[in-house]
Amino acid sequence: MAASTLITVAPTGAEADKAKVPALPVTLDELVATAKECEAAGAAVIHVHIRDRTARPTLDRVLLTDTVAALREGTDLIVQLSTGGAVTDSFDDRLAVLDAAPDACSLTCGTVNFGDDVFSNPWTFIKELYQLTQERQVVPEFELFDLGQVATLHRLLTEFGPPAGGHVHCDLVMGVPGGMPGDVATLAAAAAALPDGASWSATGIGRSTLPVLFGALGAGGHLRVGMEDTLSFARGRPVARNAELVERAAELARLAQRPPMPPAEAREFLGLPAR
Ligand code: KMH
Ligand code: ZN
Repeated sequence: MAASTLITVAPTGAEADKAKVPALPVTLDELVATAKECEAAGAAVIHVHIRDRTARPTLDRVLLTDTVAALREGTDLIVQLSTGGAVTDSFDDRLAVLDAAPDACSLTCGTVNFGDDVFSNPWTFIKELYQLTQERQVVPEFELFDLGQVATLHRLLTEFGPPAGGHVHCDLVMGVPGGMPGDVATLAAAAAALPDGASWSATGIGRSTLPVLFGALGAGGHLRVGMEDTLSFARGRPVARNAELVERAAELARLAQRPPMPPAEAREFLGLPAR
């Protein structure tokens, strides 16, 4: 079992509406301030979605490039850009995310129903994105919304070899309406099905946040938390700041005697060059 816990913060996502969730960081200044607070609280990785001037999700290349630069300038966090974007984003725009030259990116291993929408990730797109990460040396995090997507991950590694950095790190995204449920039995099954030597984190959407967090810590996994995944801190109590989710995860990791992994250690763990 890993001696420390890699904590990823996913502060914004593409779905929540700033008008209804004022605490959501959507401007570059808000994002950098959030990132600094989350780093101080124990995060090592930031999973980034950006918004435009009207707070709508965007994959604008200039904004993405500026965001990577600002996060690097203001923090030591590993900058992981989302290639999932919003369900409305085109495959071309999602591939072009790598032009912003992040440290890392998400790479979802299959199509999944996503509430009333569909998050589309056909095999042809997955393999093109994967090969691009290898060419550009951007470390992918394999996002798995369902058990069938683990089979696709095996296929990807068999056909195209190891990722940039050489280490396979996955994120189990649980509790999406349409994906695998966020419970401990499913978490154990998914973790057991991963490739040998892979590390993994898990995140539970909405109400599954805490069961998944406790399950992941107990099973030797790592943690992702943030307002992309949950907007409630407790029943009837909205999240006030992303950092309070990181603080809670870090506290529980310490109680589990697997304290938060500092960013420099996380870089080595994920196969990224030192900064
Ligand atoms: N916003 C979802 C449709 C990712 O970042 O790679 C996709 C998502 C996954 O959030
Ligand atoms: Zn995301």
